[in-house]
Amino acid sequence: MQKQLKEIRMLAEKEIAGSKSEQEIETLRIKYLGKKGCLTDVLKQMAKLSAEERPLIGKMANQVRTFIEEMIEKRNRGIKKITQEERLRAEKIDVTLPGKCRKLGTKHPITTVLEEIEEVFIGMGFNIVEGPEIELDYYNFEALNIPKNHPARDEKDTFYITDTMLLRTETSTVQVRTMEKASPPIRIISPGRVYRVDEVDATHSPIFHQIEGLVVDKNVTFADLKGTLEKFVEKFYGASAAVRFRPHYFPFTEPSAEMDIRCFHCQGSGCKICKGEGWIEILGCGMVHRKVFENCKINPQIYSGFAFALGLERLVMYKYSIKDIRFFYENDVRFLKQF
Ligand code: 2NL
Repeated sequence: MQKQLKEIRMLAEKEIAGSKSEQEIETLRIKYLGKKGCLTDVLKQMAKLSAEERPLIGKMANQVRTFIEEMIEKRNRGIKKITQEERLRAEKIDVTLPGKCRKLGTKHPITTVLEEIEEVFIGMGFNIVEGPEIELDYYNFEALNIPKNHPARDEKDTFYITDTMLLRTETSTVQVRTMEKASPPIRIISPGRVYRVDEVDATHSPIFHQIEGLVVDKNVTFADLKGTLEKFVEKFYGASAAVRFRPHYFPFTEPSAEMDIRCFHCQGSGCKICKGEGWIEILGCGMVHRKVFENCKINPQIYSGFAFALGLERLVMYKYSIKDIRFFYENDVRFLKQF
């Protein structure tokens, strides 16, 4: 039996030293020290031994067990160290390599100008409010005093989804929703996408952007409207800009007007850009119609207000001399990176 133990010790030493992974070692541990392992086999035969031999062999068997256990532990540590070194070598980073340069995009010119305009109105105490693009026909037309037979409601001009749902044609919808919920004073602008059935050409797109503004309070007059919009133009176009108001008609305002700015290209003498007019129309405005207030449960005996609407694309096209509205939506980087 002594010979057997010596053999086990020798074999185990050789096999463990030659093992290459923690898994392999575990298999060897089971082979030598496990319940059905070689060493257990030997110990099972101890009963056959004499009383003098038994403690000697027992001691020797224990020594072999300890020896194998230590071997296993040592080998395990060795393998761990090797795998770690291999990993470190594989994951080595060369911090001196040049970095990968990610090209940053730029803001879309529509966004840039929208933010500029928002800043001007925020400076005058306005809040920015947004709302849904899919709307009820009530908010888009009915509440705004646009009667059922009005040409603006024509199916040829509006994207209807159902009889009562549509894609909003203006962001007045947001103003109506705000008036329904909040009580005056109200000072808001509502920017956003609007939709109209239109043949695409250099100046028309079925999707475009609008900014509408609304002020409701006691004693708001047309003078406030003029003062606010003149100040806006001065901040946006500079001190040399001039404006004029022309009477107009809208169902939701009374009185109504369109506002022009003096042509920035010819300073009013007439050119191709202003089509010889000397002036360029930039927005529609007016005093909020009594009926619109009533629809929103605001008492027109107590409150008055003004509203205005401007198309963003046109303003941006003037600002950057962009000749075709389609450039805005094509997302061609050669166009976008110019701004
Ligand atoms: C245009 C000009 C305009 C408004 C929109 C408005 C909104 C409310 C009440 C009254 Cl909630 N008015 N918005 C005012 C004047 C003109 O649009 O050229 N539209 C096609």
